[in-house]
Amino acid sequence: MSKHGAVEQQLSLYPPPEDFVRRAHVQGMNAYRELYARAEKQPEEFWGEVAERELFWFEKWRHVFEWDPPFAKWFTGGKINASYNCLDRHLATRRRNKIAIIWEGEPGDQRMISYFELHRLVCRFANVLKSRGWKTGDRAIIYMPMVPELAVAMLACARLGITHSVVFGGFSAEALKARVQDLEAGLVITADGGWRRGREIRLKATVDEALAECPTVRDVIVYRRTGGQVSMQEGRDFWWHELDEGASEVCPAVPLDAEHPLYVLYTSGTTGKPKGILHTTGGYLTQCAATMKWVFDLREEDTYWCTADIGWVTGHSYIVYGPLAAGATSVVYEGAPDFPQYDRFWRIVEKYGVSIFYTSPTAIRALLRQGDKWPEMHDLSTLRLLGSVGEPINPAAWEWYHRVIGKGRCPIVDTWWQTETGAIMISPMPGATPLKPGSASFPLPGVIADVVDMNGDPVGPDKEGFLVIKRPWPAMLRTIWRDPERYKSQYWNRVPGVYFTGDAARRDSNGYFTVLGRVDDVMNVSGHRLSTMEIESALVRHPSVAEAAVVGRPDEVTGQAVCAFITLKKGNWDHKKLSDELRQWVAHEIGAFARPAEIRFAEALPKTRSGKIMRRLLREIVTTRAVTGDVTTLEDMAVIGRLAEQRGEEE
Ligand code: 7RM
Repeated sequence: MSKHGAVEQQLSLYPPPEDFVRRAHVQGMNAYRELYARAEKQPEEFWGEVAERELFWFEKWRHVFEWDPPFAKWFTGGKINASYNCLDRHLATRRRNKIAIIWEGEPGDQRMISYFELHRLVCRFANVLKSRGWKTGDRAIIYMPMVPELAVAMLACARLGITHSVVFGGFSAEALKARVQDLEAGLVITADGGWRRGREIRLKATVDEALAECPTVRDVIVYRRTGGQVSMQEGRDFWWHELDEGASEVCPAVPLDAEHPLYVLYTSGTTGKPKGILHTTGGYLTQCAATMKWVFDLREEDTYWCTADIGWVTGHSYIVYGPLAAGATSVVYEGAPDFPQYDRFWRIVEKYGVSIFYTSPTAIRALLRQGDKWPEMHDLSTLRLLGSVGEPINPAAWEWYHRVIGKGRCPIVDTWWQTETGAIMISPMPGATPLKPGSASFPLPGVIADVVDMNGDPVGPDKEGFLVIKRPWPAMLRTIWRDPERYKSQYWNRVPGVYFTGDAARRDSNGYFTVLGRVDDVMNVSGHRLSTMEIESALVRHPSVAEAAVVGRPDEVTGQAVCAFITLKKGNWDHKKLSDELRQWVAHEIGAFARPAEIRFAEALPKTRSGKIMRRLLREIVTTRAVTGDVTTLEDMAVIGRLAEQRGEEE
């Protein structure tokens, strides 16, 4: 960026609107700085107070945290239950009859579920699980559409101490199988299907395919959503509504250790094998609940809507556990943002009077492209706060979001965090932080973040480096499921003594953090984390493929798009046909969202002398369009080859 540009950006900070500040939980930068300093100087007292204030504990902890690097424990000795905190606790208050979930299905069906009613549904289903013999320490895979029963299933598991792993409904049978196997789950909770752009996604059929090789699974419980055809395997498969018939509505929550595993969520790493990120109970819930106030400035009367899928961490922390622990009224929508038209989001905002709206830059860019007429069709005046998550938001999209959706009145919280961090880490506080478009601004209280070089030395203002976290935080991952060595090497051994996020960042002279993107082989497509290795391994499983190299290509809407370079085994291949087939293949092996946008066939892939594929070079080719179109001829390959050699020398 030019010097001039940098100066201009500083000048165009957006201060929080005065009336927003007056009513906010955290009012003004000095209040933020005080909180931050307190948390930095006295972390135990600070987090102890937050945990006490935000949550109900059956028994108080003995230690706020114990740190045996790189393994942390929070609130040790404390007894708590996440389901109790999201439900029972509210029943003794005015929230008893408050709406917990406003649900809208894609076809337009609606449900309004009070805290009382949600508690009833969860207790019944927990009793179903109990009657089938499931108990504390068991593990369940949940593979469901975005219906309230997905949250019910999670909360019923949490109630009994069954560790759940929600698998996003867009994942294929192969991906589902890998997760069931890694978790050694005994129970699968699913549905016949769900609705997406008017079509049925047939989940149960996918489960059947996946379970062919999953000997640990004893029970499959199927919720009826679409009424579509399913086959039920005698003795293994049960209808939710049949088991639920006559189930008792009394089911006490089990007091669990604060460090009891709440859930495992699989996320892409730099290898072909996804990592099972383990989150526990007390610390996780503490930070989820705290950020509902600090970041979303949640008030009793808000209507809050996070558009993420519950299958991703954003849905876990900011649709289920955070909002419910904080007693929010939360909108849950089943389907696609562009169905039946591009105004679906704005229609929902108007219909339910949404006041806090949290979505992804991809969604914002996709809707921005359709023009202002769609939001202009609706009354968006109930909105008071906007949020963004999942990837860097480019200033142009930020400005549109601010002007066209927020009408210039609503602060935007650009929230940086990860599956691994469990809760929001770097974000504006909307009643305090002057906003800088494209920047997630400052670390939240208790988060000690820095931008460093490979040795862990701070790089200084405006310099690019690695984003690291220097102290354990309550919602941090505890380990990678059954792979503590990978946990150590992935996160704690890269830069000495600190947590390595895998992101590059820059901090300006005022301390604003701008997160630039991944430094490893992880891509971010539509806010979904994908591993280049995972897609490559899928491609080379296809009989025609000799080698594959996958890189992210910048994309105006999805942030990055999957671009695959392929060398083929000997044979007479029809490139056009094969390219369609390979894209379909990846959809089958991983899920439709991982389908390559582009496939290029090559004679050879550029490699270093030690034989490593130079993805960096391929990335350059797809980014700067040094080579365009199909790289199928020897001539084109010579270009890449020469480039590759030059770079190879440099390395
Ligand atoms: C919550 C979530 C994590 C990765 C992370 C970043 C990127 C997320 C932002 C962002 C820039 C942001 N979990 N990322 N939020 N980059 N600004 N506000 O997305 O595990 O799926 O992805 O997403 O690269 O490391 S995730």
